[in-house]
Amino acid sequence: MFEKIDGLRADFEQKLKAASDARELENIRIEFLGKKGSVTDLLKGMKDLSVEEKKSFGQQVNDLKNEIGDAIAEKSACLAKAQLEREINSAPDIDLTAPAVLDRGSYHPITLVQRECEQVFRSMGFAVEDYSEIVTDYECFEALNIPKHHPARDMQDTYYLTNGQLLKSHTSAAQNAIYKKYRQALIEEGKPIKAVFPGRCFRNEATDACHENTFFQMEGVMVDKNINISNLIFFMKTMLSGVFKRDVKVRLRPGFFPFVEPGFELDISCLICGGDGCPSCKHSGWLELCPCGMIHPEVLKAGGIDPEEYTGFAFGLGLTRLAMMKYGIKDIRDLNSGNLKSLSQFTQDC
Ligand code: FA5
Repeated sequence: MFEKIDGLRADFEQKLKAASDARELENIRIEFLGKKGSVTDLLKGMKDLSVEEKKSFGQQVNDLKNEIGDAIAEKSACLAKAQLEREINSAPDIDLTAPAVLDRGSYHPITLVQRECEQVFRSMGFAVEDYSEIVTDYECFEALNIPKHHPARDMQDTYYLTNGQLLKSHTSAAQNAIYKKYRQALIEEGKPIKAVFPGRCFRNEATDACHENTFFQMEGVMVDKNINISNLIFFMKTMLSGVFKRDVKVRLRPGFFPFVEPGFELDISCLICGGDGCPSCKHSGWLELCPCGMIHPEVLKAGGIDPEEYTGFAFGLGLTRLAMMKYGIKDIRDLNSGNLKSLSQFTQDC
């Protein structure tokens, strides 16, 4: 029995010496120390030994087990070191002083059209404002002449926070704050309010080729004495020719929004199908792009502006749809997809 221990040790030492990689080493470990391995087998013969012999034999088997475990760990470290050295020696030379080749990314198509619109409006004296994505019910609805239980709220169901605030369903939610910010300069210094405010909007929406639950709009307002519909039409036309840099067919039709009176829908002839009808324009040949109208007196009042003295126009440009039309993107969902392969076709480097 005892000579078996020495035999096993000699066998192990020979195999360990011959092992040249981690896989071979693992096979040796299983052969000797595995559940059905040779060392465990040794213990099976113990039942025929005396109590004294059992004690000594058990001790020696245990020592052998530890020896084998230590030897395997040591050899494993040696093999790993040798492997690393081999990899280092065979690696191609690296020039650490060479300039890094960086994948710099590119601007999203929506960012590009947003910037173009901002530039067009800046050139016409409009300020560009930023506003929170989380707003109050007052800002999003009440201040816009949409009281609680008004049916217009159904069109703009959105995501509510537990504290009663909500993710803004349209950029019009910033109107009240903009009027309050600029009314003093309007009243005391006679400076017209001229501002655009782009932003992300959210709606509880069933998505399709031209509807997303998260999309971008750019709101614009102008308030002064004697502002009328022809001013509104002028600015809309200038913006569209600035963005498309060519003539595009638009149509203006009546539209209802509680915060404008009169209200209009400005549609653009679908540039995907040339007006023949396709899924991107819900087969109508037209795409609703920029509702607009003369600001409702109640909305001006809520912003601290006297509607007897001042009038103004407001518009809510669908920036995401504008990007679709400008770049010929057939499905709005591609824009939020994060698919760099398709998005990078339309973008330019940062
Ligand atoms: C509004 O949001 C009004 N606040 C716009 C407005 C502002 C009217 C000022 C009058 C005065 P509407 O829900 O129609 O209106 O949205 C405006 C534009 O945003 C649409 O014409 C469209 O281009 C875009 N839009 C609306 N819903 C979605 C959607 N789910 N996905 C993508 N674009 C959308």
